[in-house]
Amino acid sequence: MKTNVERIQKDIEILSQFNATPGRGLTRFSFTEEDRGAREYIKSEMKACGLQVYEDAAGTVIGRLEGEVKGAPTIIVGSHFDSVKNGGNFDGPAGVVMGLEIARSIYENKITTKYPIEFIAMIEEEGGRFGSGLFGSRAMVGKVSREQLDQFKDNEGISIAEAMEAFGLDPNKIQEAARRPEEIKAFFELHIEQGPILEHNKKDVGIVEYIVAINHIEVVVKGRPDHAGTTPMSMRIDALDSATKVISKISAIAKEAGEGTVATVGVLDVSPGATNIVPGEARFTVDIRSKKQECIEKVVKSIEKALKETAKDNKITYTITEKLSVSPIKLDEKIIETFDKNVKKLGFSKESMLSGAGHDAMIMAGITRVGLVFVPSKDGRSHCPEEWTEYKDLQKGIELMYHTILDEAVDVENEG
Ligand code: HGY
Ligand code: MN
Ligand code: MN
Repeated sequence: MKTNVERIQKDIEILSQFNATPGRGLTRFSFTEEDRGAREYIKSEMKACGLQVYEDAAGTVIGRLEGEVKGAPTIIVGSHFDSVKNGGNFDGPAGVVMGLEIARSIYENKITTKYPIEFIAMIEEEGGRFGSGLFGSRAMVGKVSREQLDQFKDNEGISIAEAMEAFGLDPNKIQEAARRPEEIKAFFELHIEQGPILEHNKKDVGIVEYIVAINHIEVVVKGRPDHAGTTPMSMRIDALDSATKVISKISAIAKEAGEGTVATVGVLDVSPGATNIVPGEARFTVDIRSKKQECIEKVVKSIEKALKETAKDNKITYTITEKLSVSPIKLDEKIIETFDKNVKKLGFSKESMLSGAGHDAMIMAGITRVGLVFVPSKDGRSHCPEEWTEYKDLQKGIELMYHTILDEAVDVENEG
């Protein structure tokens, strides 16, 4: 039942061509022509191995293989196919290709399963275009409202709803993407580690036991735009000067929270944004992650305190908006046991891991049993053009998934 490393490589290479920034890493935002090209390739590969192909109301691509037991809950397998800006070829697609290769292997080996399996390619996991991460999985668990589709906009001011309509989707039907817990037996995702542990410890695969909590906040500091030459320093209300006073405290705030808490200011926009104008407004985002929810709350409180102090001394005003909040997740123990059994059967080495990266798996864990496997990232790099995974390493992860998903799809142990 060997999967095919040449096909795996071909999938990744073809998908990487649907890219808005060739030569500067991979940029594939949702509901764009790059999305369209990648989606059509995925759909054609799904059809070629006998799957019933459709898109849910959020735009996630689904290829369904019926099982012998009619009406049985389905196993869902896959990951996302959107990317960050100037990212790499493997973050997301590694898990989508895992699904394609397993679907082909089941088809070629004429395997029938007790339970249906849905192979998926999710959209807007990164939130790269609209700032609304984990969108495809949140829609699948019913957590995306019609209002949010108007609230979240891209850099051109186009809302998700407008982009969906332009793409041929009806935003008013978004709730139809929601699945009921009883419809799903388990969710399996394969992902690149995006860190250095597997490579450093020379392990074939990572079996994820926990995923950290994630919180995204957006801070807008408002000052007053003035002439950079004639406005005395004592009269200025410089939004950027105040924002940087707060930003410079954030790494110490994260360290102080402990438990491996991390915080990142990834976006800083200044307006009006001219050399000779005192900044009137500074907008920045903070990505905060921790094993413990209370550590995230501590970081947010400390950022608010720093903003309050700066506002008092510098006459600025500010707003804080929460854009994403996901609790820490423990993965399914029985699936971890099955992974361990198959790691031994396949003669692989494994590392039990905590995921510092967020994944659709953490959202799906809200309604079903979830298994998540990592494969090594070269030099631990990701979210950059240097992101790389050896195809033979990716194939090992796919082999492990193949055996485990078949156990689940024919398994009577996890019945009901
Ligand atoms: O941000 C993350 O952790 C993931 O790559 N979306
Ligand atoms: Mn990512
Ligand atoms: Mn990802």
